[in-house]
Amino acid sequence: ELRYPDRLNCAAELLDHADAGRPVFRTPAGETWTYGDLRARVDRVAHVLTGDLGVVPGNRVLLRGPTTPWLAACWLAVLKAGAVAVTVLAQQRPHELRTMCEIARVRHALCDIRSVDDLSKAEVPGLAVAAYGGDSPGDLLRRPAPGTPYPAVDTAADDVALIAFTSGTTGRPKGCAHFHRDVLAIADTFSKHVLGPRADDVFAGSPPLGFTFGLGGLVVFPMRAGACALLLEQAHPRQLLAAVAEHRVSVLFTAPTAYRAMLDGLDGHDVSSLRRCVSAGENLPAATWHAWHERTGLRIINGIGATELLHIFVSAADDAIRPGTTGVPVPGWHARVQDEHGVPVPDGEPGLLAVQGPVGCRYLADPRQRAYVRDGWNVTGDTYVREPDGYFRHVARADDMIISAGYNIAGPEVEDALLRHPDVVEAAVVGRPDEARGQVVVAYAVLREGARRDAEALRAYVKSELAPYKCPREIVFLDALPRTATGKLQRFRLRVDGAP
Ligand code: 3SK
Repeated sequence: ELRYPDRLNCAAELLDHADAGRPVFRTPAGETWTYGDLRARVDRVAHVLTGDLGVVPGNRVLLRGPTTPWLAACWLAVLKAGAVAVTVLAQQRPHELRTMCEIARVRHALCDIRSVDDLSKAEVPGLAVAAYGGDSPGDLLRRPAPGTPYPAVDTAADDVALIAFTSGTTGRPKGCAHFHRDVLAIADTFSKHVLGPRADDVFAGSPPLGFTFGLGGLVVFPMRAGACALLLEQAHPRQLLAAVAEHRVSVLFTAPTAYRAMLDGLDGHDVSSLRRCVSAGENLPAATWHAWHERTGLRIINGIGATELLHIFVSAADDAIRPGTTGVPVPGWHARVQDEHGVPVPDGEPGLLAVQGPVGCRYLADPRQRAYVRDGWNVTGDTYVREPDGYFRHVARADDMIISAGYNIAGPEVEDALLRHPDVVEAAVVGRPDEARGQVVVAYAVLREGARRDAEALRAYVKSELAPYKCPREIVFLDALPRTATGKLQRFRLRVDGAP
């Protein structure tokens, strides 16, 4: 069992772990930050937060920007100052940002100078925004630093450190609150016991820091090990391959789609520095595992994680890997497969994956909490089989989520965006199986009479409302959507044959 002191500031723990001269972050442009540089910059941001912006412990601070050392420094500074980091994705649009700020009661934001416009468009009432990362006079973090160290606020281990958002199936995002001890717990379970990082490792990967998969893999895990991370603003498969070769990356975090895409571009790239490859975000097909192993000699560490539980809770490494399965409960975690009444089902039979461990789901004031946490078990919404040898095999998502290239997309959220267009009277959004991305988003729309069936214009509209990865690949126009006699939408009929 993990034990942490009652008073714990996880940012101070992560920052004070390694010698000042050791590298902590690198960028593709050749910039290197040492642990000493990071400490000084975190203290500077913390002074700006509490001095200029008037942030006090417990305030929620929105963080928005591409994956850069400054974004990581801002995240650490918010936590060191006892405030709560509200992490969002750089792609999220004004409408989404406004909803998240409302749910998390955000009044302050630290935003990359390049993303400030979108945040202004969100028109969040009373939001004070400080920009970082640019040369503009508005960039607060460029002001002369007080130069004095910032003492970490004496937070409790179970004070909230961060709020991470996950898309709900009903379309309204859910904010998940996590404690200071939770941040260390993900490093002291999955990272310590499955990944096994070393101080000389160089981490890199594609998930953004606004996704807890990326926050763990690119900030928390390397720092807990005194290691270094290469932070990539652009991390498409080709850029990942080039970065691995050029910066001698040894630990890679990305999604199955990217491993498949990297196989196509592998020739001519030196990936001999890699010693650990982690895959999560969607199910890793056995074929992808074998193809990667054949070409690189590396055994991908598959895993299942959730924003609700912060990081990975079922996984396996090295000789314990059984390709085609996710693995076994990570040390510190328990997992089982149960029916909808919470009764465990026999091995070999499908049911709902339920887990218990050091991190639990805490939705911010959301009635969906009761569906996720049942009798002390976190029911993740995935259908799994526990094999007789104790390995957990993924079957499907149990709900209406669409998982495309590692992104979780709630169909109803995309439907809501379509319905905001004046020509759309009805909409249904489903996932269609796709070899490269797992699933792609397909929308069915009924337009008002006389409206032009212009799919491209409608797609452009959705893109202006939602993050681009949620935009339907295809929009099919119908005269009516399939419904039950009581008027309920029958999405399954659209999934099966694409037509009512
Ligand atoms: O949502 C996920 O799939 C996930 C995977 C790994 C770590 C964290 C998360 C949220």
